[in-house]
Amino acid sequence: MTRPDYAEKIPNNVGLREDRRLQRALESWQPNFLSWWETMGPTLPTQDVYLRTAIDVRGEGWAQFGHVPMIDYRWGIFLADKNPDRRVAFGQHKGDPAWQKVPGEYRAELQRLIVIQGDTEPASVEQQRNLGATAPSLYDLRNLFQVNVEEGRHLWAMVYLLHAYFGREGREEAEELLHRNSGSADSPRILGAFNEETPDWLSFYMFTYFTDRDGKYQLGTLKESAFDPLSRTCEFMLKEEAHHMMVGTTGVDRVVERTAQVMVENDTDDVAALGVIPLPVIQKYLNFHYSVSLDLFGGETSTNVANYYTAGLKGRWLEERRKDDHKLTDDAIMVDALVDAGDGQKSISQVEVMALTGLNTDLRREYIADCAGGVKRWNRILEDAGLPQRLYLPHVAFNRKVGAFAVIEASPAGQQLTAQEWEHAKGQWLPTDTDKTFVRSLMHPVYERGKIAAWVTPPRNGINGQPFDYDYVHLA
Ligand code: BYC
Repeated sequence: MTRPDYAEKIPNNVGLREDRRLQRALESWQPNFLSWWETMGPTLPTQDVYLRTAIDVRGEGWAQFGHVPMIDYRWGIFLADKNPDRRVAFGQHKGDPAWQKVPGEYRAELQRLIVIQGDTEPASVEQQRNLGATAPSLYDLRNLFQVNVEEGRHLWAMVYLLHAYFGREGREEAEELLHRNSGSADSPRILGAFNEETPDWLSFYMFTYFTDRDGKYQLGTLKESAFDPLSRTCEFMLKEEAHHMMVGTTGVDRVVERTAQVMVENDTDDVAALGVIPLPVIQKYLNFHYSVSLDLFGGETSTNVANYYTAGLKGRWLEERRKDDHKLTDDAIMVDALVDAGDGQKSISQVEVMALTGLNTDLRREYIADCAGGVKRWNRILEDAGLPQRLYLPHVAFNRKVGAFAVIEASPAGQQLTAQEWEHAKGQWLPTDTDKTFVRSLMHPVYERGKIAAWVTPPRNGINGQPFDYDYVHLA
């Protein structure tokens, strides 16, 4: 069974029709989801949007494009094909057949991982709900809504697992996923970055570049899970995730490109008055989104992650390509740490720890290397424009709230600072209220076909072979 069945109330390729109890449970969650979407989802009224819908989980032909009223989007449950011979690739159960059911001893940990993953999906929709009001073009507006409906689908993916495999507790957790809200004082979302605002489109592009990329890496590790339904769900989610990161990568490209054009045309760095975003402000947004996304990987050392790995619940990025014993019980790794500098002071350095407890660091390193690719691309745009300025990734100790560096302050260059020095200087490195107000002042909606806001260049390509001036969204 691979093709989603769209005749069903909940489109799916998991044979929901054969499991009446589960079907009824999910059908009773469905109206709650729709009511959450109506109250916490996109605020801009639209008639329909040019969206892609998954019609197959295989190969290239899985996406179908068409104008759809958003509330009629066919959110459903799609798992990648089952490999009946799949075996556990790592940890103490390495070599055993992958699990089709949840082993009792790992129930709590697996549920926790699924809940944390599930919590981020609706959170991002909530964070982005007002962006439609200031979209720089119909093309961008369509991409925003595509990202939003797919995050909604990713919530469905986790809710399916909770309902199908975790009984009453799972159903209760599924309800909670709709009750916590991003930024709420009483019941916030679980992870820090998902309680931050996404108030403007520069933030949106940075979020889809840096924070969605954490999603890519976390989903990549859950795709390795011995729990086969989780693995297959994540495999398909990763396909959708690629588009979200394209939105981020090309979004930042287009902002940098426009700023570079105006700098060259006017032979000045001081471009704020010319209606584009100055490079130092772009750098501050980058610093913020990168550092809060580094926090999403947890502590540099973690017994949670060691237990997840040993149990087979969460693997490494590209586990099967690693050339080691996939158990790691005798291995060590260097991790970033604060070490005693001898004079009662702590300094930023590295220490050797057991490889298992350092797995958050291992994953974060893969992520950082990937992030560097974006910076390289944006710097090539500056270079091609003949400009000497460059963007950079700040040091791992900069602006951290989780892990070894949460207790200190550091500059983007990695120099340790006193609290007073940090307070004094942080406005040079993180967006200030003035920066945010300035960026927001540029955010005027452009809803005319083929037109674009002045602070960003049009994309090189449209969606699904359509031109930039296509009618991607019909407003209400
Ligand atoms: N904020 O042992 P530690 C995505 C907690 S994004 C607040 O080092 P661990 C998406 C932690 O829970 C991907 N709290 O952590 C992107 C622990 O609490 P307890 C989302 C945090 O467990 C864009 C304590 O601090 N998926 O898909 O090794 C749009 C000690 O931490 C934070 C996942 O994250 C934080 N940032 O690793 C839409 C995968 N970090 O146990 C979607 C599932 C840590 O002391 N989650 N804490 O109460 C996991 O794999 C892990 O739980 C984490 C943390 C990587 C998050």
